[in-house]
Amino acid sequence: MFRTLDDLQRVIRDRKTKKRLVLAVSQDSQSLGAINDTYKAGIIEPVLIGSRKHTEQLIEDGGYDLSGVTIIDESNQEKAVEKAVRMVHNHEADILMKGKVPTPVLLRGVLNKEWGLRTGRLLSHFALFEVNTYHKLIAVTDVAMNIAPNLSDKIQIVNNSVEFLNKMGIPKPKVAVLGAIEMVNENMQATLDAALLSKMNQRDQIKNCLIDGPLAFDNAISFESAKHKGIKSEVAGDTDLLLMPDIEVGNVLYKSLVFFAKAKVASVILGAAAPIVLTSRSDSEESKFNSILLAVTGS
Ligand code: COD
Repeated sequence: MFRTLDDLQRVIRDRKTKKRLVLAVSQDSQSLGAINDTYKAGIIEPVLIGSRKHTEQLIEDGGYDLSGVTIIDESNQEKAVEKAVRMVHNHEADILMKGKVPTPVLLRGVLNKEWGLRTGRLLSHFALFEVNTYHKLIAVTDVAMNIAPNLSDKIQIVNNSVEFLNKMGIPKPKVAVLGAIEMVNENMQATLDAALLSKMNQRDQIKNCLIDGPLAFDNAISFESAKHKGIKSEVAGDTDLLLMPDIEVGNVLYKSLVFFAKAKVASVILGAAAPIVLTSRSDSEESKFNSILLAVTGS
């Protein structure tokens, strides 16, 4: 069981090969700081694509030691994204990382039909949190890519995350499907989807995990709350993965955990031809560092 994001280093410690990481729109000081630290630790071999002038200035300002690292000069952000995505598409890089570029611009590049990173699967965002008040790491999906997932999307989002958690060494993650309440209400689509996902899991249509829902947020993460409401569930209070009803709920929870609860977070996009480090601009350098570790874990 993982208690802290530092535990990710344990998983990748014994790996012999460095992963090739390409940063799209590289003039981003926090991304460069995280790359500097993972490069120095021998975890990655980076390539930086963006404005050479700005990138070199930020490297100097930050006191980073990235001499010898390839910088491809491209000031146009769409073109920088295309060049970075093509490198991964052509197997010249193992991991794509978002730099100083809006999320939809990067994602549109990733979804490009000719040179993108499509696999035929749904791509989804996966965030892993270390929260002081919870007894283990907790994953949250999807807070940044799929806007209003339907039942079919939610099945694929769960499968992407469960596969990743299995790879991290959690053989049967406990998945809580969130709603506003823990009862099925025919007027609340999230509760209907949750009940269907739970039944599909019981019938082995969704494998390698234990799903329960609908669960309200308090029941999902607190034994006491679940007990108080008389909920009998193997997931309640011991959740490994929270499935969000939509991007708004997910994004608000993400930011509440980071800003109010001072949680640490690492996040990646799953389901593409390679892991994608996609953190938001407000995320800290530490979060970008942990996200690189997470991507290396999954690659
Ligand atoms: N997985 C695989 N294919 C996808 C996915 C996905 N998650 N989403 C779209 N596609 C495919 C579609 O099947 C279609 O072929 C093509 O991509 C275009 O689909 P559209 O028309 O829905 O695509 P866009 O370009 O309008 O939107 C795709 C985005 C990922 C950009 C969009 O969903 C989006 O803006 N998501 C939210 C991103 C965001 O702002 N996050 C910030 C939160 S911090």
